[in-house]
Amino acid sequence: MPITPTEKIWMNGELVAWEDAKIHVLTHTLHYGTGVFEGIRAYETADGPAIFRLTDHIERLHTSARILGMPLPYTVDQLVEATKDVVRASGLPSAYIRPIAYYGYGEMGLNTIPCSVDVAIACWPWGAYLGDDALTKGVRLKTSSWTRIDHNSMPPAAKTTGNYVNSTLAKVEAVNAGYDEALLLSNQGFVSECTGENVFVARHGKLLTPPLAAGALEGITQSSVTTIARDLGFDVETSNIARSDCYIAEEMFLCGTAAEVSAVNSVDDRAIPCPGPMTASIGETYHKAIRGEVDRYKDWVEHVG
Ligand code: PPE
Repeated sequence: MPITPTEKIWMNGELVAWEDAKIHVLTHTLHYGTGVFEGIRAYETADGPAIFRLTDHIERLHTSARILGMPLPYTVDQLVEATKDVVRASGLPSAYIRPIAYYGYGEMGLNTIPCSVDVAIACWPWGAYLGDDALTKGVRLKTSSWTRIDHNSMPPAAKTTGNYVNSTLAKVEAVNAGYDEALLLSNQGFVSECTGENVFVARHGKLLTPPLAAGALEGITQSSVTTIARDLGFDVETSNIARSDCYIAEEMFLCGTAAEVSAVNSVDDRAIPCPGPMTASIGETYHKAIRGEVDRYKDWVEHVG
């Protein structure tokens, strides 16, 4: 999906012009996949742009860095303020925001201990990740021939740049085969997640979502959707899910910051009712919540000011 430039990018404490936000080709992370990053959205609200669960995303950036062993030179509060500065400087009513921390220029080789850590935050306007009608018409999934990365090789709980080799292999394979998105299974053969979204599957009237042990990222949208679903009176359980559970699902959806709530209309060409009633009402509530229109979820919305 193409990027539309905005005014400024935050780099190591300063707002620099978009076209000046450059790095050297020998930047360490470009070679070894050792960055940590986030994907966050700001939405237009009655009180100006507001960033959805900003603090939770920045806390997860810190968690990812801790797993990698990367010392982040900025606190959560500093990065929260920096993110607001970037959105404010863009003048955009809504935006996709990409903070990234990476080992910088000056060292080569796999020992990151002597490396400097740089941090940048950019934002730009970004539309629906899986298409404008993903909530109503749904997306076609194909089970990937690639296995989801495992805890003792590439910890999936850390949102590291290198982990996305696995997602990219799966995504391109699925798109080349004519599908919208890939469904990744864990080493044990359980459903893990998609290339950039967590998964929910309805069986026997209950919504099931895979545990982190199955190799999924601890999704912030997954957590919002779980709260919304329970508040709407639906049962939600964290549970191992077999591939065949998807084939006979009563409904199924994906969720993530970029993809929001996207219904699934088939997995490996087995049709799934779409959008299911739980998916439709959760998606509708989520869309109001992100814009600060639901009182009980007002704390999730952090105004740029
Ligand atoms: N799993 C993966 C692998 C993942 O990348 C994401 C976010 C999620 C689950 C959902 O997490 P959350 O956003 O906290 O609900 N994927 C980002 C898109 C990746 C991309 O750059 O493309 C996103 O949604 O921002």
